[in-house]
Amino acid sequence: MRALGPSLSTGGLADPRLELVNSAGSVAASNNDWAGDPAITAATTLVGAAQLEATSKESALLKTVAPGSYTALVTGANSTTGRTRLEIYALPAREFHSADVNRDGRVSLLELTRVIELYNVRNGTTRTGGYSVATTSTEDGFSGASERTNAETATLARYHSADTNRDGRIALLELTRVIELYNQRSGTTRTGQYKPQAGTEDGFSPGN
Ligand SMILES: [Ca+2]
Ligand SMILES: [Ca+2]
Repeated sequence: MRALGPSLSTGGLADPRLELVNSAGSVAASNNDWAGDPAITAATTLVGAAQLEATSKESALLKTVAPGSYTALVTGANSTTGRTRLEIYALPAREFHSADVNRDGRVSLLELTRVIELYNVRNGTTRTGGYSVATTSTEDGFSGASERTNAETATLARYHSADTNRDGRIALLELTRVIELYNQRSGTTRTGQYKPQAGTEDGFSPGN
């Protein structure tokens, strides 16, 4: 959702600020200046809306919420007043790669580093790449399983997208595939962009 002001033709609020308030009155999410957030840019493309100026004072936020009643509250930051337009979009359901922790449709260096961390899990001195579904909160819902040996094939409740042969271990070939997604470029700029694609080893393909 986003609250526009500066981009309105006349009388727009110079600096809109947006809050999403839940039925208990708590702020579930808020934003003042959207600042060119890549996740917002990707979501804007997905819903087919016009992109905002990255340096504008417009506010936008992307939030997955539990079912319930919510109130969107738009105020003028820095005591600004004027008209606003509140826009709310429902993102189409899509599959995200397990590596894509912030679900922006791109594999960032930080996200790739997390997969390398799982790849580097060892049992004693032997690298196994063993992982399990996490029992505590982790960024991607998985955790390293150092008890796993290379002789074992684990049956997990769900598998990391990188684990294409579903044996509970991240192998070098599987890591290489994530690096391929990370290395996706648009022209000379690395974007790490990927999309769902049936029939590939991991159900995804590089590109947009
Ligand atoms: Ca990402
Ligand atoms: Ca594997």
